[in-house]
Amino acid sequence: MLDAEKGFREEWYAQPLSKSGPVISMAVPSSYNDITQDKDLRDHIGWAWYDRLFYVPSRWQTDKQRVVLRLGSAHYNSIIYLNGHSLTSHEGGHLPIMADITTKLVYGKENLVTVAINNTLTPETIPQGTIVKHNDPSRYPPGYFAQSYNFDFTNYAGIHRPVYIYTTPQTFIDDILITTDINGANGVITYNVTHGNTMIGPSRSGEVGCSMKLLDNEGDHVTSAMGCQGTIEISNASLWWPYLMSENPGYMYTLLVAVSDADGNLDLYPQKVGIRTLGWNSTTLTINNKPLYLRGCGKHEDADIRGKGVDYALIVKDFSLLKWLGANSFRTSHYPYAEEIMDMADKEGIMIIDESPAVGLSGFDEALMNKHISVMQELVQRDKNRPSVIMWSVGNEPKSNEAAALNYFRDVVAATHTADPTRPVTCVLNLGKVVSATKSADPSRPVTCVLNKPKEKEYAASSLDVILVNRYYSWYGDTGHLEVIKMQTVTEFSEWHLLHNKPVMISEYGAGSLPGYHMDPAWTWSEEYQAELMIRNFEAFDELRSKGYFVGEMIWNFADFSTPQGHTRPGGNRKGIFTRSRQPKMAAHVLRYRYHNLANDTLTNSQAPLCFTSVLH
Ligand code: BDP
Repeated sequence: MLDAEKGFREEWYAQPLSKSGPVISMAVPSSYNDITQDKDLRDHIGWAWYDRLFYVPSRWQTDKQRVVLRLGSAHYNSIIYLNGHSLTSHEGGHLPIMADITTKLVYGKENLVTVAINNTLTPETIPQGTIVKHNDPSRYPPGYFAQSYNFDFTNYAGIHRPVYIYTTPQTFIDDILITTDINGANGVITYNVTHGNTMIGPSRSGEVGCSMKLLDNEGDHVTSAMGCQGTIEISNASLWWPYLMSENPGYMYTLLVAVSDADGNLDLYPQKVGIRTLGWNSTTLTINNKPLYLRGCGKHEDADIRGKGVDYALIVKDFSLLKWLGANSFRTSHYPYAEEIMDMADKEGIMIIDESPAVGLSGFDEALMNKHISVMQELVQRDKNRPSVIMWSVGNEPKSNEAAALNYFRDVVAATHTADPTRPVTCVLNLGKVVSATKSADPSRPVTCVLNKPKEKEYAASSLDVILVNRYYSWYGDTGHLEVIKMQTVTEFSEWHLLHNKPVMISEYGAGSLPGYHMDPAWTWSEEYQAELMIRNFEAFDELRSKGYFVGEMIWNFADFSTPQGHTRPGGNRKGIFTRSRQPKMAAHVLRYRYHNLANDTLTNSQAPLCFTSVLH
């Protein structure tokens, strides 16, 4: 039986891992699962260990620099050691882990960072899973267990995003909160800069001052301001618009934030700012006071070999495909995506429904809710300044037919929304506990949760600002009967709106197809079936749009993706309109035609200019 605790008992972190036993080379960032030929590593459940020796110059100490270690994400539970000592730990993948390591480093020498990562999912984790133990000795070897979970994508594990060590002065910019508004032709930027101070050597606290310089997207000076909080008004501002809603989508200013103290410390941070407003009522979503219709897709961070590891070429390719499609949005189903992806969305004018990792939740108790609220706060904290983020999604397909979902979602949504983002506030929860809903909560964006339960017995929808529903007519039900799609979709979505008087949209629909498999008349798994299923859905969407409360459509899925082995998933989930290697199926062409038409855009195969800008780090 696997000795899960061995590494901790034997203190593997006290020295390079190679001294405790054999090690293999591993790529970072990447999932470890698909890198080698080893089936046990692919299917591993439990702890995995990483380490790395790195050199730190003594100049950093002489210059009294503050040093920070930052992992973009590691899945799922991580414990981090530095030079043999415990540094920090973090539960949950998909969100950053940071630690101040200034006083723990050995300057002018090599340092050792060790990360232990456990991918086990339980009813207490987000997302949840179950370890199934098989105790029948006639059928399973002793100690045999398997991991199951309530979602279909592979639970890839490892250090998925880049790991950085960076320095700041002792007095440093800790956080920046930006909100924007529009006043006639003017743009309004409200900022709030918080700063910190760490002491290396003697503590010298002087006065800390902030100054701002606003640059336009060409780097030219627009205006300046003093003070750590304030409002800047820009006449004739260029607004942040989504792709195909303006000639110049994704316009961003740079707010050059400077924080300095009497000791001569100066910290600078170039904060991107997209000026835009969002609005929503019972029928409509607006951006800059214009109604929005979301044309998009659900996605995954997923590719062969690297699994969920950040891959710059893939990011640029995916945005190129989104624009080729005429899409203006996607949902980060079913977890927060890499910051490099979010940066691209801001820059390209692609709107994001930013989703938490709470996929398929059930058993809505107090402990789970507190964890869920913390995850939402971490997510809002990370993405709050992004113009591309137009909605928070607290989860996907919870078992919201359980009665406890009513108060649970009311409180998770309220905590995500909590008023005044500049001050800490508290939010009294139904289960008798006061949870601090921090300054990171966000009242400026609508909050949703993606539903799939029948509306008659569903307890989350009443708390949401916009109702997102996943429906697979003629795939999981009435399979083969494409003719019922229009009727069933129109009936159902009209009823959701009638019941809750809120805008509604379809967040998933689609069919699996095997590229190159053709059948006419259409037959399940053929490219024709997938394409025709979409066309029948479009007829329903158009009718729903004409009623005035249907605010968007998102195909499931952008690309084929990896799933655990199973008899309903031939080589993974094949509902992609692109293959896993990002080649179009017939469905992609069909969707491209529709999306460009919806955007009133002329479809051309325009020749891109041969000038490149490096968009990622
Ligand atoms: C939906 C889930 C999504 C699945 C999809 C499917 O939200 O994660 O991949 O079904 O079955 O219910 O393809």
